[in-house]
Amino acid sequence: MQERLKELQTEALEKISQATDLKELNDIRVSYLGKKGPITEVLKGMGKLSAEERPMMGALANEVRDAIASGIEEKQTKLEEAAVQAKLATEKIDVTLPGRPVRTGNHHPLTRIVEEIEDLFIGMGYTVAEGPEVEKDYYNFEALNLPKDHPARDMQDSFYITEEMLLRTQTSPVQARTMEKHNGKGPVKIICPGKVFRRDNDDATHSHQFMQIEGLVVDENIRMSDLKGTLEVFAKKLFGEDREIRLRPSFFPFTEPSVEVDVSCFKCGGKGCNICKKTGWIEILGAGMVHPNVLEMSGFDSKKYTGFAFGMGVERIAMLKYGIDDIRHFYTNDVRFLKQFSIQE
Ligand code: 2NM
Repeated sequence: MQERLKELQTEALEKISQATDLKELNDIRVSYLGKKGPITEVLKGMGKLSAEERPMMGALANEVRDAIASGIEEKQTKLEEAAVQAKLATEKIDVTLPGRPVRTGNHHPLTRIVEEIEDLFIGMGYTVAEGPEVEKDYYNFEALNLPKDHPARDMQDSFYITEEMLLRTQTSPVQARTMEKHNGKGPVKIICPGKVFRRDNDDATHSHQFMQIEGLVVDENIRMSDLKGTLEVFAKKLFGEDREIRLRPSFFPFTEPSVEVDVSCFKCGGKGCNICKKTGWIEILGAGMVHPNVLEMSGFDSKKYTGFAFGMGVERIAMLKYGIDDIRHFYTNDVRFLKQFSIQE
């Protein structure tokens, strides 16, 4: 029995030294040290031994088992180490090789302008509000003080889907919806960017679909001077710190009084050039004090609350800022046009 154990040890250690991978090593472990292995067999046969022989043989069997186990452990460490080295060797990369250029896209010029304007107003405490592009006649017209017989509601000018639904012609319905949600309690301080739709023949300065950004502030004691100050900050941030603005009287059904807002020409500084058509001023937006009817229809007490609102066409702003001469460039998606607005170049 002693001989058999010694033989097993020699045989096992030999196989271990020849093992070339972890699976083979595990097979050796199972075959020698497993429940059905030869060592277990030897230990089972110990019952036949005399009381003197038994402790000695038990100790020897344990020794053999420990020798095989530590042999396996040692080899396992070696094999694992070798596997790591092999992996490192095959996965070696030359970090000094020149890289392949990654072709990246860039934001659309309209997206850039919208985000720039959003950031500017978020910085002044506004939140961005959005709403549906397919809108109820009520929010698009009625709630904005354009009653049923108003000429701006002509079927010829809007894309009607049913008697009561149309593609929104401005983003103001989002503002009417937001005011309504406030349940007559101020302040409301929002800007609404989005697509709007009008039945127009497309040319260099008109598009049946374009983008608008409208702003709205409703609170107690909101005055015309708040509107003027806000728009002055806006014009300077967007067109340069040296810019000035001027307000001219105008008319919108949803504001009273209403104004048209000009910015001093950023090319000639006011002297007169081709961009400002020799006037020194460029029209950038429309604005006014929210009409009491609009406040009341959206649930605000017009004796307690006042507000200002303004609206602008994003394409027009982008065309002025970047010197683009045709609105259709924004929608034809010629990459040579779009690439010019990449910021990483
Ligand atoms: C403009 C010009 C003037 C406007 C008014 C409102 C609302 F919902 F408060 F009544 N939103 N936007 C407004 C006012 C829009 O765009 C040229």
